[in-house]
Amino acid sequence: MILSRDVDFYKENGYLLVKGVFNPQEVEEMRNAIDQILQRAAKSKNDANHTWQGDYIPKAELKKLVLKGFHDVHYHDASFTKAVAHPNMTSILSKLIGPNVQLHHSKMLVKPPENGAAFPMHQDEPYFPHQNHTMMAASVHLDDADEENGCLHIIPESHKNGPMPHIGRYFLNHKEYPIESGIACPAESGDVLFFNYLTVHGSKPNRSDRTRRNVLFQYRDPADLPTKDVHVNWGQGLMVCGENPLFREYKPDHQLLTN
Ligand SMILES: O=C(O)CCC(=O)C(=O)O
Repeated sequence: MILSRDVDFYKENGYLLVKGVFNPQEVEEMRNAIDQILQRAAKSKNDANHTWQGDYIPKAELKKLVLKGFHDVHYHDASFTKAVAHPNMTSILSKLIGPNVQLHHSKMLVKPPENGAAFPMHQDEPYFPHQNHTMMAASVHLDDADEENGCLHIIPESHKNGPMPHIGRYFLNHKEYPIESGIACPAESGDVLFFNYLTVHGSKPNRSDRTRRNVLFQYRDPADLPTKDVHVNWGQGLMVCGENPLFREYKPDHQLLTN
């Protein structure tokens, strides 16, 4: 699905948008799965707002923002298991990461219309640091995303900075790195935005009358080991390309996350 010039672009810029990775039927299956997850959550005690807290947006505005997010979506619905290891995905991942690729975790991010949450600019590295920085996100778009409904913003080449100081581990100083400091990455449903976990990214609130639904899969080379015992969960470790040479040597200490 991608050419060597795309791989060069990813290495140089720290991100790559690939068009049409999922077809409309696959997208529809995942949208339906998200609806089901949200309906089940609404009937349970797990229906929380996961908007990131902080001073990156005025307090009164932050209060109104809503993010529906759940981890381990491939444990909720098989459509995500198929997506995680979809032949188009594995074809791209094996070129960007290498012959061996392992899922680290999955999650969904639903920004409802009008008040869908923002994400201050950050690297993902502080959340789950690894030795060799092979970790990358694949943000699967289930709706067309643009600046109005809160598409992702990326700072090209920022992965070359290495790990950067974050406020309390979570995000960069928003005065130095406002969301506008990144280029907007509009995308259509079915497109996937790949970005390294060192690439600075974020997104604005959804101010449109349209929902913005994404699922995000994080992948790594299985030989790239974590440097801290953090973000370990039961949805982790599925091999999607090649083999795991460290299967016997390294086993995470699984703990259940509540969301
Ligand atoms: O999907 C988005 O708008 C941003 C998500 C994000 O930055 C993250 O989950 O780390």
